[in-house]
Amino acid sequence: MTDVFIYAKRLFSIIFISTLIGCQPKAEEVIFKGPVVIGTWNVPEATTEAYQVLASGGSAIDAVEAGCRLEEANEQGQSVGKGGLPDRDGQVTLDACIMDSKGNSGAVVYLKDVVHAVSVARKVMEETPHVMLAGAGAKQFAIEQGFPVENLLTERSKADWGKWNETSFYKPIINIENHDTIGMLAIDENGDLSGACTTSGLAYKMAGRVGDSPIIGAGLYVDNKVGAATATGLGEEIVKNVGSFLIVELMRQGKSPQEACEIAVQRIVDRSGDRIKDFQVGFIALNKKGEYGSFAIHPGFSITKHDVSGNENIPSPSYN
Ligand code: SD4
Repeated sequence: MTDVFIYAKRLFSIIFISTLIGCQPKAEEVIFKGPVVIGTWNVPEATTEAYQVLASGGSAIDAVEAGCRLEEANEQGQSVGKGGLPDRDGQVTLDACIMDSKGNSGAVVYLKDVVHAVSVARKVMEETPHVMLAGAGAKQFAIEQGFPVENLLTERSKADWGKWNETSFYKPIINIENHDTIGMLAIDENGDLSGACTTSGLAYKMAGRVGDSPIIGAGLYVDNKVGAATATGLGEEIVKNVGSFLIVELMRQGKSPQEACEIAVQRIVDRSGDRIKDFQVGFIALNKKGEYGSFAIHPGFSITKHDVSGNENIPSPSYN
């Protein structure tokens, strides 16, 4: 009798739980709205370049590489590629990384004399068993891959470094110094996500310093099931908080790209206290539906977005 009672009770529980599960609302369907590319700061030429790739049916990985290459070749931008401001010893050293929709990644750090760090990072991803190459090894690999070697220190950046050398006072200025580091995220017509990030890092940094931009999870993270995020600003703070990975994980938990960027900034604010007055951090994020968001600590940050409705530079909301 007792056995029958236990059996009946179990059966009832199973039926009850199954009914409950059946009543749960289904996870929201993914509504993909078509190719989108977003970039940090005001980079309309880069987003145009990337969007052209997407609009002609190209892949997200090709799009973000193309957009970043454009900024790397732009000598007027003093925080990416050619024309980047040097470290305190007068050396221009580049950091970059790239991630594709299959979860592959490649990065270069402390790369000298090669303009297209993002493309070298892609070669690391595609042609080597490694994720990251540094310094002389990265340069040697780039040469072996056929990348041209050239001096990246332009007359203008050399003159600025000379001026800085008069005092050698080191304090990165919010939004003013190094405001062009480019992080790009794209979703292509197949709904696949990729991202890339490239920079010459902080001007007048210590020789050997590496920031967040080439660090997977800090300066960039892509999970093709969920979304992608990239960062700009004071790399030390972004690394300490693994900012881009955090944003993608928040989106995995159901946050929108905007909410996820806001929470990640709040995390840095909470951990940094008063120090936030001295530095800027900005995040941008894109999810699987093509929705995007951005948030920064201080005003002055912006995002450039190109989708079917056009190319637009949008001021980012901020904590302050
Ligand atoms: C770095 N995050 O090397 C880069 C700098 C940057 O806008 O993004 N500036 O720390």
